[in-house]
Amino acid sequence: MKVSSFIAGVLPLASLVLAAPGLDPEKAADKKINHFEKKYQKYIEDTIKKHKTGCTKNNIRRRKEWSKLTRPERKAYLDAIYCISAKPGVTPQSVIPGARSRFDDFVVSHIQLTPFVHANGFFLAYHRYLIWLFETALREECGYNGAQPYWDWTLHWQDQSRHPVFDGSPWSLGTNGAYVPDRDPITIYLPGPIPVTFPPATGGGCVSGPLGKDKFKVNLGPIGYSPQGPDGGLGYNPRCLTRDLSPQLSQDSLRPRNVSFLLESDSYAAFNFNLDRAPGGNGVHGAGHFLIGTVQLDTYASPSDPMFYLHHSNLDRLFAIWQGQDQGARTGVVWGTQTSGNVPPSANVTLDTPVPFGYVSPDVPLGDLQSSIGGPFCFIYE
Ligand SMILES: *[C@@H]1O[C@H](CO)[C@@H](O)[C@H](O)[C@H]1NC(C)=O
Ligand SMILES: *[C@@H]1O[C@H](CO)[C@@H](O)[C@H](O)[C@H]1NC(C)=O
Ligand SMILES: [Cu+2]
Repeated sequence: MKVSSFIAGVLPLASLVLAAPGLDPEKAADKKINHFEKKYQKYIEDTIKKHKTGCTKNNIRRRKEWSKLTRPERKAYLDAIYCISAKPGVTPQSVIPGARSRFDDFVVSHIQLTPFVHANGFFLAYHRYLIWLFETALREECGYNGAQPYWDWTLHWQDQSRHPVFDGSPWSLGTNGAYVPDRDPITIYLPGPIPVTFPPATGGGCVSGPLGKDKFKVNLGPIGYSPQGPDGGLGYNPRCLTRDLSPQLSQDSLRPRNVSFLLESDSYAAFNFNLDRAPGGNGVHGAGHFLIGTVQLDTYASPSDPMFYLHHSNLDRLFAIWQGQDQGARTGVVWGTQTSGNVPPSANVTLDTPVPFGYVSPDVPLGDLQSSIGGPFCFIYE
């Protein structure tokens, strides 16, 4: 009797507090993220002023959110994507018969190395350098003057189709896929192997706009789910780029609170764990892939959609922001082994362990890929 009248008295009060203006938990999380971001940016700007490495304010690449780019900047990025997709690659067709372009070289690196560079000690370093190599190829081989843009999931976490990167205008990376009814769910196997099944969402067909079927082709895959493309997904399989945006998956995992939670990780091991929340893979890393759907569900060939690079740049940005809270203790740290999800079990990585890149680069010692303003790197997320 006493207990239930106590609860009855507390509940209305609790809902009043939650509804009070200024206490929206997502807005509060946005503030926290902003605070972390400012501290990181100040650290980078202060450090490059001191010329401690070859990274200076004159050569640093300033990576921006897609919607903060001017229209000409967005056009320049698209032109660079068309250019790299039309250039011949270096991957031998005797090894990967479906590879057709310089763009595909980077897809191939990811395909070949997927079992060794996810949910393990190489994950963040491999993807950081893959993005850097791709951005460098756009600049040096395609005359692009800008930096790799990123996609901040928190801006439109309720419905990513409202993000300008998906608006289908000449200043976007295309639309959601056209709606295709009566599709089967897609089951993928994450390192483990843990099967996860995704029901069809709001699209499923070809995207339109700048990456529509008359302007852009996916050549490789699918590999990570059935039915696979020819030769297990390594054969030539030219087709339109598809997407299947899921507002639900974004709302489940890509709120500002999910990002502030990640940034509050108190160790490198915790940061790695939290971005994947293994098993199940529904942390921010997986969620960004899964909510786009189709090509982004293919753990192997996901770089076939240029959105891969915007998604992974945002993940790398959160890694850089996290490191920037205490650079001394957060570069030069290692965690994890050399196989995805440690299946099969493998040795722990050290700073001397070579990180593999396949045809796009010689191996690089892990210790050289730690700081965003040291080793080969010189970039900041604005
Ligand atoms: C994302 O954050 C919301 C709100 O805090 C929480 O309910 C949800 O479980 C989080 N998602 C994941 C995958 O951690
Ligand atoms: C690998 O690292 C883990 C976690 O730090 C540790 O428990 C384990 O003993 C290490 N394994 C080897 C073979 O050193
Ligand atoms: Cu990957």
